[in-house]
Amino acid sequence: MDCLFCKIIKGEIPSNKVYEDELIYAFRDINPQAPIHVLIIPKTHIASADEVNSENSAVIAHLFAKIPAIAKEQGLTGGYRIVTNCGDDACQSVHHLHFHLLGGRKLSETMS
Ligand code: DGP
Repeated sequence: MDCLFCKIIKGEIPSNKVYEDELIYAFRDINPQAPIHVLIIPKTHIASADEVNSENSAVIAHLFAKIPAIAKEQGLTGGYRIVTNCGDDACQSVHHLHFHLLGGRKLSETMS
């Protein structure tokens, strides 16, 4: 499968790793939109949030269970935002489910 983030997980494309375990991978966004901008992804290929179901959702629960430790390690003591873009209307550009972890400054009140 020709998936950019699958290639990053396999190390075929370099990335700036923040965290990794058997189920998930976290790395710095190439185009940061905040002082801290990390992408957190499942290692299994799930195209978007719209593809999450009862068969594959355990990895998403695991991913969310790891977010507080990743945020703490990044120094996000003042709070942070978790965002996932799903589909064309949300401008999803990479079709491998990813959660943006944003922080390091006061973020905008608007999300749209
Ligand atoms: P989205 O627009 O929600 O699908 O976000 C995709 C993000 O992926 C975007 O913020 C930029 C980031 N990105 C795209 N290509 C690369 C890459 O090759 N390396 C890294 N680290 N990030 C990438």
